[in-house]
Amino acid sequence: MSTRIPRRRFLAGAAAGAGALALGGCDRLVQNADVERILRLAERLTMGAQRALLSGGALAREYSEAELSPVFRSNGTSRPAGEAYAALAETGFADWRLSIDGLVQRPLSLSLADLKQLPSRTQITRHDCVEGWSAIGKWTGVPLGLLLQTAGLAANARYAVFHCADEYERSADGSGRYYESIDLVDAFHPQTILAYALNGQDLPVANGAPLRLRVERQLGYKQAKYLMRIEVVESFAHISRGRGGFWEDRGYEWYAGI
Ligand SMILES: Nc1nc2c(c(=O)[nH]1)N[C@H]1C(S)=C(S)[C@@H](COP(=O)(O)O)O[C@H]1N2
Ligand SMILES: [Mo]
Repeated sequence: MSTRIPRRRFLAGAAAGAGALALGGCDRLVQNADVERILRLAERLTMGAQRALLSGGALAREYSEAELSPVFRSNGTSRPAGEAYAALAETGFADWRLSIDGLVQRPLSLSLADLKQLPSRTQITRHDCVEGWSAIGKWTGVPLGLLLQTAGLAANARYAVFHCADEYERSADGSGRYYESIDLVDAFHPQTILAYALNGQDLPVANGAPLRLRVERQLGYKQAKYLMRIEVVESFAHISRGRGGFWEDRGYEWYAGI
């Protein structure tokens, strides 16, 4: 069964905030019950975003279209190896799903089409890699806070862990897989989005298709590409080598503030 979502309600919600969220495809039929629940909560996110600002959540600088880098280079993995990812890419990620689970009241499973129907945010920001290069890109995606709010956090939830499709180093125990984590302050920050577009186009494979994290107050290695699963946890000590990310496990700082 599908339900039509009244357009009026979302326009009211979006108009209420500065930095209002854009509304993607509101007049399309909503087929996933998760999408419907998220849309209902969209208004509250605007409130949440304003609260984050008032509580000291400074925004990363945003740039103009004129400042966009001509090419947004790729770094790290530029195409995950293996048949599973190849099969997903072949059909334009039609069979890919993002799952949001762990310490949530109700896990979510969302297709790319589902995500594109949700309120989106577009931001032009500068990406700084520890290897000494920067690029300015325009990202469009769904605010992570909206999804977490819909899933409903358990009382002991503290971090969001991003599990990626790429295995950076071959390893028997899975510790070669790329992953990242952020705390809930960053997760609910208004510029923290799950991006499916770069510079107005579908996210290229080289930059993390179909979906990558943008957490704009931190360095490049936190911007997890090839997202498959977001796990809400109380502690990341039990995940991989326990430092909260692939590069953190190899000596980088967990909080990579710019
Ligand atoms: N899954 C995954 N995410 C990743 C990486 C990676 O190798 N795999 N590299 C990180 C690093 S070090 C940087 S600088 C950026 C590069 O993003 P880009 O390829 O869009 O330039 O992605 C980050 N996220
Ligand atoms: Mo990087």
